[in-house]
Amino acid sequence: MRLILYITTLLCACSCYAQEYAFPPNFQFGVATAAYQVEGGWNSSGKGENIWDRLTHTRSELITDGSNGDIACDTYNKAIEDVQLLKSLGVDFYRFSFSWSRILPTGTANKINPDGIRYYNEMIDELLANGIKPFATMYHWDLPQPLQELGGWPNSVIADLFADYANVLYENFGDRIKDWITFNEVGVFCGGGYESASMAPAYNGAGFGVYLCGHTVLRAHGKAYRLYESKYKASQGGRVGITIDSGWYEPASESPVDIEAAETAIQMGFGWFAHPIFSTDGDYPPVMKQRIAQKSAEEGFSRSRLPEFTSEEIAEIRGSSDFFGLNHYTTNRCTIIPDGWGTPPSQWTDAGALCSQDADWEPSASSWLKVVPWGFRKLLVWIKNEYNNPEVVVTENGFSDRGELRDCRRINYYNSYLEQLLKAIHEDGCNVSGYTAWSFMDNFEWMRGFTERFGLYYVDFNDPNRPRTPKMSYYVYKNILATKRVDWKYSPDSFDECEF
Ligand code: GBH
Repeated sequence: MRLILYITTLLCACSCYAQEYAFPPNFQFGVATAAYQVEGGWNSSGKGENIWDRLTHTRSELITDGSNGDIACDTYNKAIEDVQLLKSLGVDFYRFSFSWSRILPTGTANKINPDGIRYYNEMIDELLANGIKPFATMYHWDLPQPLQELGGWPNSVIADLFADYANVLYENFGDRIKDWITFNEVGVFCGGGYESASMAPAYNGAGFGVYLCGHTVLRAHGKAYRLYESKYKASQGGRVGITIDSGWYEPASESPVDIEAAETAIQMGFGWFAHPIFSTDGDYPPVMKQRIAQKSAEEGFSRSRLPEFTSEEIAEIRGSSDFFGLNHYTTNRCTIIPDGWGTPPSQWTDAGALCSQDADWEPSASSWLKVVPWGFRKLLVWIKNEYNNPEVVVTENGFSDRGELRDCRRINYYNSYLEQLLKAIHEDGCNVSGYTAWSFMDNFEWMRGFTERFGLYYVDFNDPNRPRTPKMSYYVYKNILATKRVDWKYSPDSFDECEF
């Protein structure tokens, strides 16, 4: 009896204590958006066409509600007033992306659009005047259409053109921007664009184009990083990183086969980009090279569908990130694929893993996004162990619904995921220095149009003024930023309390 009492007290003390963890004093908080998802102004003042303009205008049947980003949140006209919304939220930084076609209408650096430079200058100056650091992504999926006409990312020439674009950005904005992300989620835009046709430019080059795309992007990233290092770092003093997306891959069972399937899946989905940059050896993960080479041979290809880096490229890419940008949303369970499953060649038959989500995990408005907070902590620990505890900045994390203002399920998501993040920092020793909520406001959710909402602000897309209204989660996030703690009992006055 006494023992039971003792254990109960101990358990309670532990869990109560766990909730009391605070974010370290220097921990940085922000919110994120991406150019195509919020800006609008798709053909304003000299902006060129990009692959999302082209896809939404010519193949609107692929977008759930047939919509596009022509106007989106109209941030092109509202960037200055939005800074006040960011200020009242209390963020340390704002993560936004540059529209390549707004800066370089044809994609190449021989012709710079002055209005593009003006637009971002004004926004950056306004952010800094209000004490908010600009955290800039160079590429969040909107390749200039003329470069797509050349084949897009599978064409290795694009790596140099990207470095030219990065040079224009450093030169024009690097005096004020000190935190750069070259690419957002390479695996997602290469997979969606060139494997599964679920993102622009919506090609289906299964098992082939996707690796060519990833290869060019890794080379482009390495070039952009080394350019900054040699030409700008001394005078501008900033840092350059990359954002990689990963779910957590949990084995479907404790059988060694499933454990291996989950490990192969994370190596080939996440290690694909993390290993060349963050491991001590560099290059693609050994298991990835080996599996794709073997599958390719079995399928009658005369060489591996995975391209090879030269030793110079391996060296250029290895170590080319000053921090580890991580986007994380959800978890999958993986098992080995049954014989005869799928149509090779494909990324998933290459990996040999079949991943899915439990039926009893809490859903969101997005079919792929289930609420699995413990997966976040496991992923952070995996990164710590695999890549020698790099400095991680969580550059996206968030939850979708249909746009309700009293968004209790989003609050539950943020509280639960941030609690796991605190445990990863305090109990596991993970080196996480920042966190970014996706998203600042509801926006154009790619193929799902405006049907899935991730914002802390609600945006009325039927109103030409695109008014922004703070949701309940906005106040909760603001309280977390102010107190540096997760407080399940906090409830803003203007809403009825949530039940958790
Ligand atoms: C992020 O990607 C993006 O960076 C951001 O732009 C986006 O708005 C946010 O997520 C919310 O989606 O529909 O079954 O084909 C997160 C990773 C990868 C999740 C692609 C959705 C499509 C699954 N995303 N995935 S499906």
